Amino acid sequence: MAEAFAGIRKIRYEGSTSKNPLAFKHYNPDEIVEGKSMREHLRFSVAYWHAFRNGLADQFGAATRLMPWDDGSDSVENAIARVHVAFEFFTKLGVDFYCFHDRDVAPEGKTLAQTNQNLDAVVKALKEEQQRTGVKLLWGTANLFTNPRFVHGAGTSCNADVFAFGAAQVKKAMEVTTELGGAGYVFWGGREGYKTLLNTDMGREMDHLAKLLHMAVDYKKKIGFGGQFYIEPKPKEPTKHQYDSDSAACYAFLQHYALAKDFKLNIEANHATLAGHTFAHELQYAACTGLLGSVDANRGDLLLGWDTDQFPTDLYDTALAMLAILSTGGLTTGGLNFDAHVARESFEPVDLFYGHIGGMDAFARGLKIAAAIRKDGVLTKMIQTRYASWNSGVGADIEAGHMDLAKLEQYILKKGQPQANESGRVELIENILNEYI
Ligand code: XUL
Ligand code: CO
Repeated sequence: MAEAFAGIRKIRYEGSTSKNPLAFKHYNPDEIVEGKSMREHLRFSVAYWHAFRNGLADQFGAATRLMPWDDGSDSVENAIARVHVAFEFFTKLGVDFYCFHDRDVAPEGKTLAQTNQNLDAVVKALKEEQQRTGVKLLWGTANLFTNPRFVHGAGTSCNADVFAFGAAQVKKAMEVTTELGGAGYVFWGGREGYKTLLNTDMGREMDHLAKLLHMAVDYKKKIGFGGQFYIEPKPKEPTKHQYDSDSAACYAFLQHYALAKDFKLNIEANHATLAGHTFAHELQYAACTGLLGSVDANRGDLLLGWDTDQFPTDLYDTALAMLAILSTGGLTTGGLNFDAHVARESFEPVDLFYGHIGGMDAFARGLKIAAAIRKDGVLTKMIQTRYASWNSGVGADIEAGHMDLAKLEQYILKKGQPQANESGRVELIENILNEYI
């Protein structure tokens, strides 16, 4: 089979002095950081939908992307040909994982039965390519948002038949994820939200979404799928309000519907900023609640209010993200999935390499920066000192549950005024961070 990226060889690590744009300057897969190789820490993954299905059309203009390997048809043959291109890309780039939605890899047929047959044919090719190359599936998912049937949502649709169709699609997507040995399965609430409350029964919609997730948990046990389930928070787009709006909303939803033990979160950088949070905030919140599972690594544009899905290049973002990730002991089932596309202006095949190489190098640097900060312990020491009043005396008694309001009143009546506060040293800490970056 002719190569799709014929002029491009396997991307290698050449070190920070290299001027070769098709080489890693920082991502050195086998280099050990905090006792693990960079490859094991970062678990990079390519998103099939952006890398191989996104032609870069926008609301004002047609697709610009040159994909000479793609005949533009919706045939199964074209879908299988694309699988080979994808695995050529994964292996040349040197990532260990990829992710897909059912509809990214195989075309929809006239009936669900035909659609599932199409998917089976492509999954066979995916499995062969996984075995040939060793590239693995980080997670699978079902696209419950593109087809017009999902105009009112899937799990939250007002139309029970559409809920049933979505459920059937989830069932099949879970089966193929299992068949391909996927390490996880993602639920991003594509259109699980509303346009206007005036026509929406919010409580009923959320109950239905929870029902769908409970059915998936049951089916997971039934088929013996050993991967991790994730919910991916996003506050808006395509609907005005999405129910899984941020980590905290997801946590509340999972708790309320007794699903918290079965799910973790897949945190996406651009979704965090759309929710009015930083990427690190969302990661840290998930870490604190034991829900940090996987990451969709990208970047938004703070001047724009939509999901621009750019490749991550900001070292502050990647360093703070890696600090949060390392604080929980690192990624286990999850990975760093580049849910990112090249700019509409970057339409040549080689641009796909530049985007991913830049993202991988940015996270490799983020990892090294975070590890250096942790090794010196400077932030840890400052935080420990800041909370020292909780280590003994009244603080320790409160933490141990030995106090109540009356006892605390007695304590302060006796003491008079609290111990004086100390400076938070905000500027000093920001200066220290800059020294590492
Ligand atoms: C949409 C998004 C999705 C999910 C998977 O914003 O991030 O691609 O990652 O459905
Ligand atoms: Co995503």
